[in-house]
Amino acid sequence: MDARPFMTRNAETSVRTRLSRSSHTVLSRTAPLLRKDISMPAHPTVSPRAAILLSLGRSAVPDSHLTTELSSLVHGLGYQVIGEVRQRRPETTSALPIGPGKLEELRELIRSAKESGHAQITIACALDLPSGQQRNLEKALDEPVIDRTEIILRIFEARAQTPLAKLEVERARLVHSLPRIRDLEASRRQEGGGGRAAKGHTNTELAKQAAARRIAELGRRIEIIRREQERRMQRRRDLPRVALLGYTNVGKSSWMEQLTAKSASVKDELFHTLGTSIHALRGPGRRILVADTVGFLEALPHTLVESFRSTLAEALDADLRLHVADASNPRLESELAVTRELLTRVDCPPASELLVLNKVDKLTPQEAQELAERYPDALLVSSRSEEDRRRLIEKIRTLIDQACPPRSGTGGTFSPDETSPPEAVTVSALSGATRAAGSATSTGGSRTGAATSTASSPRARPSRRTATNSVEATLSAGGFAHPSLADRAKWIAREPDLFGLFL
Ligand SMILES: Nc1nc2c(ncn2[C@@H]2O[C@H](COP(=O)(O)OP(=O)(O)OP(=O)(O)O)[C@@H](O)[C@H]2O)c(=O)[nH]1
Ligand SMILES: [Mg+2]
Repeated sequence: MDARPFMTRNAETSVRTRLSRSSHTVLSRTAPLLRKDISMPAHPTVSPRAAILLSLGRSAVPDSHLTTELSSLVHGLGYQVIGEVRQRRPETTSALPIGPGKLEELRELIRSAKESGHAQITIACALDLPSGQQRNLEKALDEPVIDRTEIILRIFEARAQTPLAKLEVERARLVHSLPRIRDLEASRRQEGGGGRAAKGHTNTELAKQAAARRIAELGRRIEIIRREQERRMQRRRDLPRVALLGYTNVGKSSWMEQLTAKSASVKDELFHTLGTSIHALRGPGRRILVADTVGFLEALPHTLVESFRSTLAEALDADLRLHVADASNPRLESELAVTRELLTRVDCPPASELLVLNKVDKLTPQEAQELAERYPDALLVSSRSEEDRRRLIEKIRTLIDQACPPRSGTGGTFSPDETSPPEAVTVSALSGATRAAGSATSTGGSRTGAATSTASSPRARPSRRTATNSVEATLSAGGFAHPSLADRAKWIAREPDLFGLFL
């Protein structure tokens, strides 16, 4: 192994750019470490950005769907995928994750890519690598290597929009980087130097302590914002809520558009939606809120599950979950399982659930028939069909009435001209609120993926109110109880955008 400093100038600049200013401050206190001794992943900063996929099988055969997903994620980061190397059984204990033959194959691909004009090639690994193996592979190839967690973190960093989302991602990034802080003493030994800083601590220990302090500080700041969001969530609690949940890229946002008539960002890419948005269900009748949120992915990094928990908080607290899945995907079964597993990991409370098998327009009539027999309680739909939209809205209203029956005389319905109620709020991406204690009275139903009405008893809620009253309550709770403002509540009820300012 050569003893050159791991982090090149380009890489250091790139790491600094990616870290927020506050993280940068912490790390800049250990500037000499950053320059030389911390093993942070290097990143290409030059164009063209080319990537070679390294597919590692968890068993004898590499998981091809993981490679397909990886390719899509890497593409989403702006890389051009120029090749792939497969290793059937990754080495788990040796210095490198691949054998000498595959290493040579990778070198060959890199050589020819460089001859074709690619200045720097990144190796994108389908699975997570132990930090030692990652570092050794980088040294052996003289090119940066990024693993699955790193790729997903970068997507989240690139797409997180709100301050809270950014804090969540920064925390996940630091937690992921902690074990990657290179052992200073080892590298110093290679270079023939010592590795001790003040008070006998190694510089590695100091860097780890700085990162741990920053993680704790981020945790405190996130908690403060979460509490504020919890208060806001509490104010919306008197309305029945529906959440669109499911694997990424199955059509959740497409359905959000269809169900609420509000435009949602729809794109054929993984993790397109990273936040939670809430709008009212369209059509006359009882006012119901619908939430669209981040999609799930197999083998989601542990460091990001926490972020998911807070992002999903609003959706997890729903009275009815629409578990959306791609009916045309041959991996439907396993994607359903991934979603259920992740819901368990984020402590999702039991609630009514309807399985919505979407993209049925891509199936032949016979395939659709088979699927209907396999999932008798599911609704087979296409977000592109008006008829399916009407069917789904009707089903939602029925299930919501079962889960939380309307109380007489409490103004739960709207006249047709009031079908665009004043709920149009985008909850911060990758953020949300922890579920308010005692907020949901569940009946302990299972999440079977079928249309079950497990939340048979209504949630304990304050009495239902008209939209106008709700606006007044929100203004009041938000500290806007000035009489002249309260008097204008009725008008604001018809001006969703302005109302959004008060949420
Ligand atoms: N053929 C077909 N395509 C659909 C249908 N619904 C959605 N799509 C397409 O599927 C892709 C993903 O749709 P989105 O609504 O963004 O999916 P999502 O679940 O919100 O995705 P993420 O936000 O990335 O998790 C888009 O290209 C949609 O046009 C459908 O019923 N039929
Ligand atoms: Mg979406």
